[in-house]
Amino acid sequence: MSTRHFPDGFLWGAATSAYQIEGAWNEDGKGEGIWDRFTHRVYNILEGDTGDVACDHYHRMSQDVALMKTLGLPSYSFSVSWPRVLPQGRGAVNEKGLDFYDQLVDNLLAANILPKVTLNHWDYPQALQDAGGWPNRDSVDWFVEYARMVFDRLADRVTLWVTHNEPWVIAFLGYALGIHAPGLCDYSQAYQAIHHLLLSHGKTVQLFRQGGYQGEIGIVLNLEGALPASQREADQAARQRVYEETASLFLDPLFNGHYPGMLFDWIGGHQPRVQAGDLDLIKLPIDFLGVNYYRTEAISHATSGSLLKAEAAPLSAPGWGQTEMGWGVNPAGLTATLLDVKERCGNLKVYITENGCAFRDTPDERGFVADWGRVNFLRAHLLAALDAIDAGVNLQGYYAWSLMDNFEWAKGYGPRFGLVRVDYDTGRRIPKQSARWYSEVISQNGINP
Ligand code: GCO
Repeated sequence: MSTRHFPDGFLWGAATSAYQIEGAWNEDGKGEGIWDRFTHRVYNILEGDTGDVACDHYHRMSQDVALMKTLGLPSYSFSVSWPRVLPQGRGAVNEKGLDFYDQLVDNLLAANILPKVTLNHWDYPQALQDAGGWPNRDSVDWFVEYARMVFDRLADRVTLWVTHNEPWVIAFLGYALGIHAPGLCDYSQAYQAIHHLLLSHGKTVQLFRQGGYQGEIGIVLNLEGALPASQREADQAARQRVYEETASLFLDPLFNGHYPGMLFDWIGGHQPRVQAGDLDLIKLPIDFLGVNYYRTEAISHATSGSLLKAEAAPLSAPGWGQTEMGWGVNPAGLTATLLDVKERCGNLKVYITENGCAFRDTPDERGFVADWGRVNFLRAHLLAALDAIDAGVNLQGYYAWSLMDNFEWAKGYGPRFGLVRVDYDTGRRIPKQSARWYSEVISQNGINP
């Protein structure tokens, strides 16, 4: 069968985030982040893993960029650690921390790799958490000040910006379910955090335009597939609540300037305080929407299902099982998600900003992993992305998660998502079969079905 090609200029890359790879948690003037505090408290993370050293990327950055170059990556998506550049979250800048990102950007550009920078991939300064964190309305201005500082330093060379990565995860796993830092269990705080995350996004977009910075700015959402577990009315309604909490809670304010009515009726007293004019800022036009897609779930009604009274089970497509995370592999769910986004966002430009999987990798004696399971996963999802493009979705790029194995949040170092294996004892990087395969996809801008 002939190769299926992506549109000319399609942007290919791989992604990481600061806390998951950098390590050097207290070096060169870095301040404490909420993930430092959270992981240092025993029993929060499986096996007591922390990001203290992680992939030691802070010290191996130039070799890592050289590796990206050998893989032929046209773009690399990373995040800035807010407490590394502003140890107290605001005020005094840590020049050494900023220098690190400066050099990373310069190294990438010298290697002909386009940097894509996320301002907030979860490692929030502990000092700001102590002052109330995202539920405090002042957090909006704290974020905008931080964004201005980073733009002033990097926007002369970085042209692709993300404000927040997965605000749903920040708010619900961090403030409502206590699974992620800061580990709180309070839905009212979670919804207030959502509103301030979105408002700070809007104000940062405004700053970006008014400041005359050149390039594109957007936000990244985790949009997973969610289908009703049955035709039962209760399951359909539960599915609708889940959809509104994960998709409409963001797409409605970002694109239509209001919060989803049905969901807000349902959550009642947990609704956030919203001030006049907030929604006008939140819906300022963005240049792209970033979609992170990993899985699809079947949603059913459950009286024990917390605030939404809903329960999710993995929903794999026929012939596909689950990943090591227990996620249902469902490539067609990606096509469906992208089509839904097209309907709701006026066919705005979309990048798939994360997609990938953890499987139990078995290295041979040289450390090489023949991860054909990951190759099959990525191939199927890229074909699903092509189906979406054929159906008119304005999809212009794809970032594999992740460049290398790293710290998988509450699950520690167990699940490995990398195209490149990291030997955590020695720090050695060894490209897996999937890295070789992905390089080839990039070089031919297409895949063989
Ligand atoms: C995410 C996270 C990543 C995870 C990945 C796999 O944005 O969800 O960005 O940090 O590691 O999703 O769970």
